[in-house]
Amino acid sequence: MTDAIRAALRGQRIELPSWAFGNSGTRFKVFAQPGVPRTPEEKIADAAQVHKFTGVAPLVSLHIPWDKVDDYAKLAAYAADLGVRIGGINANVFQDDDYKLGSVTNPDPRVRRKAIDHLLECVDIAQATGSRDVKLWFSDGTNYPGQDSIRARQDRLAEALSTVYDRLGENQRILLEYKLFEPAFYTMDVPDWGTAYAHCLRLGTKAQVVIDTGHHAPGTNIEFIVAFLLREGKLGAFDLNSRFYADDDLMVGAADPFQLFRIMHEIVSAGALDASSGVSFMLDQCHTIEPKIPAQIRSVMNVQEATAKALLVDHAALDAAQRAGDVLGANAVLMDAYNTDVRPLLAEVREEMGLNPDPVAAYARSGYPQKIVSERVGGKQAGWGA
Ligand code: RM4
Ligand code: MN
Repeated sequence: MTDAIRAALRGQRIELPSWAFGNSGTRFKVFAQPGVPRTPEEKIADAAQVHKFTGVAPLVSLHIPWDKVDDYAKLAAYAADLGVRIGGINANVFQDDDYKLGSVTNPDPRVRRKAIDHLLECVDIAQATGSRDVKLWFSDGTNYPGQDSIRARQDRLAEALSTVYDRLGENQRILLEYKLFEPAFYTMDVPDWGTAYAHCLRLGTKAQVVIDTGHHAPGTNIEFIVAFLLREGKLGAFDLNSRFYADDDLMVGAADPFQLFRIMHEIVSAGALDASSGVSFMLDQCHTIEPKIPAQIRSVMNVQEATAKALLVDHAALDAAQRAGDVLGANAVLMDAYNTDVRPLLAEVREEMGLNPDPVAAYARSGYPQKIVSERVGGKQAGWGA
């Protein structure tokens, strides 16, 4: 039993966002931090540190154009040299003046064409980096009732998605992400999982839904969405982070570790933890006031803790209690697992992997934090360009 749990924890894979290593902030202020990467290569180098100390984060997601380079195959080779791989390619059709009224759903066909061309470019980049996933998030929507036709925008979205779908290679897929509100405040064109699911269903098997945990209304039962999409074979990936209010992009598991456990329980119950399930566990976070590399390490550890607790659920006991209609007994099985301190187990698993049992402390002692501050002088620090 514990051997299987340990093996599952050793085999877990978490994907890191390149943008987490750059400067970020709110719409009020972006705070620069010393030692922040200036190039995609430096972001990948920082991500490789997170993998070095956790052993379970070998993939780095890119964001185009933030991570634009001339030679993507070379960038992939650079990542491989550092022991990591390029993960999903995230499109960006939200930071151009042309997109004020939307990108792929813009009423102007010229702007729609421009946005679609960028999405196709992302498919090509994914082919060059050997990435399976092309991740699409649209800031498209409207701010005022009557501003545009809700239905026509859905038609334009469907058309754009099918153009991108047709460009996908054999082993590639579109990951479609939804968000309740922001930057559009009246309607978003992909506001929820139902909309994303319906579009993905029409597109075909190579289109799946992304659940960004921060993109829901307060009180939304995210684990229900997880269970439903898994059952339909339509859960492609997570963008993990946590929220107190809106799209806070705080460290996953910081605001509500119990919710993260409930999500991971659905994953484990459905046998979807293993990479072969096709579900990607990405982080989508911004570290605006905390140091970035340790924050990513902490985030990975938070996911590991929730996963270990989910793996500890006694499924035979849970099943028996559920069949017997034992409400309190079934709930107690889950709570027993959740209330277990799994930190000693994870420390042991790390030692089995040849890692330091305390990744945060090991990173702090490694000399890397001082090295990047002294070496990364001059140049332009990476940021999200807002
Ligand atoms: C969006 C969305 C995307 C992310 C950008 C930076 O809100 O969550 O996944 O790539 O932010
Ligand atoms: Mn996201």
